[in-house]
Amino acid sequence: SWTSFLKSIASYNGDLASLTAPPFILSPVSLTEYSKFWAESTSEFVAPTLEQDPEQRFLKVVRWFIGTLREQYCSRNEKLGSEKKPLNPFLGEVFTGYWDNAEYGRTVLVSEQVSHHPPVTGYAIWNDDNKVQLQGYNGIKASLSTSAISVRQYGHAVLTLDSFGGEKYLITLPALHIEGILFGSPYVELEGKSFIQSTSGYKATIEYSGKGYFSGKKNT
Ligand code: HC3
Repeated sequence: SWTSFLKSIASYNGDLASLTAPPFILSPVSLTEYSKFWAESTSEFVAPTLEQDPEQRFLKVVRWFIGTLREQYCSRNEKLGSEKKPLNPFLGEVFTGYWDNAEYGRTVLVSEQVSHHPPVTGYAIWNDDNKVQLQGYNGIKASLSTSAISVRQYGHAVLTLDSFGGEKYLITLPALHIEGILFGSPYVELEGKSFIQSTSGYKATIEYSGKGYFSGKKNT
């Protein structure tokens, strides 16, 4: 069935959600759930709010962001053996949740599918005790090459710290490619750059590199 899946890729129309993949590569998890990866670590999510110095605060934001990458992009590969195809949520589908933390209070998540074809998810995550909130949306545009699928993410996230006059951090999302398709065990690698720009004036550029043909290591 993997071979017929590879053949069906030939008629790919640009919308990954419309590709019918064989059952063993399908995940029961809806794309709306992926928003939770932004705040799996409450302590890192609220850490910037505890810093008085703007430069240190910015570094805490960068540290939190980098800390989210593993769950966002590698966790399925590590836990399930390969990247799976998530369920394409129906329009208006909502995923909600919260994390309770003895030290940092409650962090709340609301994630909603705002477009079905192409899939676009919007989300808000906030912790009122520490006056921090994250809002964003993301969609994907994909193209096929001989052995990989290249995915560009569009959308962005904005982190707001109310304790510091509503200081904001605009976060762009990295491009990725899905490798291992020919062998039936897809995994994600990040590529290119993403940026974090703060209203405090600081800016970070994060560069992603992966395993090349001759050298390099997955997701460095
Ligand atoms: C490309 C992707 C769906 C989108 C996933 C996103 C971009 C969603 C938002 C999250 O915050 C970050 C994220 C992480 C992984 C991205 C997924 C990786 C694979 C999946 C494709 C639709 C699956 C294609 C699998 C195949 C080739 C077997 O059909």
